[in-house]
Order: sequence, then C-alpha cells, then structure tokens
Amino acid sequence: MRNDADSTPTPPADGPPPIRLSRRTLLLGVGGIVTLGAGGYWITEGRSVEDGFSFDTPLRIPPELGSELIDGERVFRLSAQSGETELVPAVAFATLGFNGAYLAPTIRAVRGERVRVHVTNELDMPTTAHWHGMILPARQDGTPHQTIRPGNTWTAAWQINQPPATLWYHPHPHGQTELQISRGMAGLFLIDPAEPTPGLPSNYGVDDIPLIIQDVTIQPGGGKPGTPTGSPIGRIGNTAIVNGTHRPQFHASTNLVRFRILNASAARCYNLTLSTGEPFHLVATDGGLLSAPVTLTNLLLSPAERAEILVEVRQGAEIVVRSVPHELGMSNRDNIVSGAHDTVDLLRITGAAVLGGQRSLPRSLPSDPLPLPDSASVRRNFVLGDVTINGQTMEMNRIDTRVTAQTTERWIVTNASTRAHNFHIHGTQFTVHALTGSASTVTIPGWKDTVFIPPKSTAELVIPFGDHVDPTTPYMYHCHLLWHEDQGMMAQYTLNETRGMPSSATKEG
Ligand SMILES: [Cu+2]
Repeated sequence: MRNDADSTPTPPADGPPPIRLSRRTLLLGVGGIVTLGAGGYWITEGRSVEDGFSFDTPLRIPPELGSELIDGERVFRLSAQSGETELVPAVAFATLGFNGAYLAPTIRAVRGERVRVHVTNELDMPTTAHWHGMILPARQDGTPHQTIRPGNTWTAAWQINQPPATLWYHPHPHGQTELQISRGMAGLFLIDPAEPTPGLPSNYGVDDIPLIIQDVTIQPGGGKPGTPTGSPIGRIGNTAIVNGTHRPQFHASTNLVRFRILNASAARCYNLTLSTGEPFHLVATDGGLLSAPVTLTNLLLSPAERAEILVEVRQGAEIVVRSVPHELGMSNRDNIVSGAHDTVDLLRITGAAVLGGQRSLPRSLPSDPLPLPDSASVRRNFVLGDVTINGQTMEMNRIDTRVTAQTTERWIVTNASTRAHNFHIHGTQFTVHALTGSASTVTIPGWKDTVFIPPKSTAELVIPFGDHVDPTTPYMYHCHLLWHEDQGMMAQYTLNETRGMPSSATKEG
C-alpha cells in the first residue's frame, strides 16, 4: 500500500491517472483504503448497513435543468465539463459531467413538445450527447456520427413523440464511451405526461426520486472508475455511489415513494431487493409505464437499463435498497470477478414519524399498447460473440442493416459467447417477446431499449421502427457493457423508405 502522499502515484496503464492528494486527505481516506481486498473487485467499502457502516449522508438529487421557450421549442443548454469530485469523503476522483464536474442535471419535457438542446464541449477530448431510449431522427441521436470536438457546440432538435418514460443521456464517442460515462457523464431525461399520472408519486425530490447508480474504485492515491478485475464484462468498482452520494440516506415523508433507477455503471449489474424482505412494485421499464404494477422481490438491472419502482414506507421504517448475489450465466469464476456474488447496499430509506399522504398502489397505469409479435413482417438473426455482432466489429462506414421505416421486425439475438452481454437498439423501443436458454429471467411485458442476454441464451425482440427516414445516417445497436462497446461490439442500421438490400433479412412465415 502506498503511503507517501506527497509523491504522485504512477498512472496505471489500465485507466485514468489517480489524483494527487494532500497528506491530510489521504490519511482521512485511509479507512476506506485499508479495507480493500487484494483483487479489489468485490465491494469492501461501506458494503452493508448490517456490517456497521452508517448510511446517513442525505441523498443528493440531480437538479432539474432550466429551459426557455423560444418559438414554440423548449430550449436547453448543456456543457460537458471536467473536474475533481469527492465522491467518497476525503477521496477525490477525476470526474466528468454535464453542467458540473460529475453527473448531469435532469432534463424534463412533456410528450408532444418540441425540444432543442445545445451541447457545448468544454473537455479536452471529443464527446457526443446521445439521448438513450429516444425515438428521434438519426442525425439528432448523438452517436459517433455527431461528434462534438473540444470547444464546439452541437445542437439537437426533435419533437417528443413517445410515451412518458425515464430515459437518460450520455456520451457515445467511438472507443471512449466507457471512460466518459464511468467518470460521471450521465443524466436523466424524463418524458412527462401532460397531466400527472393518477396514483403515481410525481413530486420530484420528495416522493419521485431518481437513483443514478455508479460503481467506483477507491485505491491508494485517490479514486477512479471501475477497475479491471479479470472480469469478461468490464471494469468493476469496489464502491457504490448513488447520485454522487456515498452511503446515502433518503428520508421518506410519504407512505409511497417512486424511485426511477438508472444503472449508469460500466459493467456491474445490480440485483435489487429490499432488506426487509418485502416486495416492491415495478411500474415502468426502460421506455414507459407498464399497464399495471408488477410486484417483485428482486430485479436485475444491467448497465443502461432503467426501472421505476414504488416502495411502501411505514412510519419510522428502516429499509435498505440492496443488491444481492445473482447469476449472470457465466462460469463461477467469471461471475465472481464480475461482482455477481457481491452484496451491495445502495440506499437507506428511513420513514418519517408522521408520514404525509396515504396513497395506495395504483391498480392500473396508462400505457401505450405494445406491438403484437405477429405484426412483425421481417425476421433477422443476430449472434453475439465475445466482442462481435454476427462475427464483425463496428465499422463507421458500413451499414449493417437496412430497415424499412414504420415496420415491425422480430430480431432473434443469441449470445453464443461465454460472456454476459446486453443489447441496446437506438431510435426505438421494443418488447422482449421471449428470453430462452440458460436465462431463468421472467420477461415482463413492457417497453425496453436494452435487454440483458446471458451466455447460451436467446432474446426475441419485437421492434416497431419509427418514421424518421434517413438512408445515409445510421442508428447504432450494440452491447451496453461499455468495455465491449468500446472494443467495437456495435453495428449500424438505417431507416429506409422502401426495402433496400437487407443483409440478413428473410421474410417470415
Ligand atoms: Cu457485451
């Protein structure tokens, strides 16, 4: 263990250089450092309330981004920035964010609104701003085809035309996405209904609470994003951070709280449970509300997936939102080094002595109808390798798939590798018709844009494609485990007016 605080640690080859800390800072941070395990991939820092760690730092809430109404458009301004952030008390991290040094403000717009977002790059490296889960023209999507060079401003504009949902935004620069997201460039983009949904808590920061989860590594000399652990799915951190808060506490003032949870980690999956053993209620998946709450006792969230859940809180309650050991479908060793055996406490919820409001669970929710599997006119097969899709890695100038706009397709995505993957498609929301193979996951009918696919498993996706025809500007589909994505586990599709020359499409039936 390094204890010479006045020497700058040698930058590890595997990641950004640690920040030089003062002796006082390092000494204060020592409690976290000495508890590190040799491998560093399992959670050892503040892992559990039951191990005597106190979770009493008030949960930070990302601010809502202000906007101007100009010529009928809601106009937002973002700026990619860098800085140092004490994500863990007395441990500084080199961080990135939008409109701040870490994370990003919450953007909100109402379904049907036209929005315009100006994004300025104040970093010393290229970046992009991708609107994850948004159905919009490919030119507005913020992919590597819309790179923002240092000092430049890029503007995206579109009309919100999809159900209310918890979406998010993050950079998508080719080969640099893991670095930029895991250092903190992640914010929520909420699509609001015109009127609050009856029965759903919607008082932001009071009973409607965002939870952006990242994992970071505390190490001698400072902090950094997740660490290479030998995991076949990417870098795993030893410390969970929620909304930039270490060991957070949320004090509930109402009996029913809605949490909008985003896994913004590079690779770590979270198997969410409540420490009380009581169930919670899933009300929305990636792309919008379910037709009715689904009662669960655990929920696996892989990177980039979102879930909105309702948690019932009693007077004086003590509840810990906890990730518990789970199965990623890989070898035992690979599961362990990927954090699947970890217990990770994420948030302590305390109930007020007197709770305001006596809300009961909604019985049904206003949701848009899901596509019927039989409505798919085209079927395509995709095979996931270690870092390939159909045997290839990403090529910026290659269009892999040509889709006819306003048609529904069925994509059969098979993970033929020994690694876990997930699969994200830009510019649409789909449903998971089936997940078969080694996966024991129950599929919940709801809008998704990212689906976890363990080894030796196949996901059948039903995808209604949009109407933003552009035969030359592609959307991406890719693994959202960021190390895989950066290695080129990504491909491109375009939306076309008439059927082109589909590379792997065959008429179904
Ligand atoms: Cu992957």
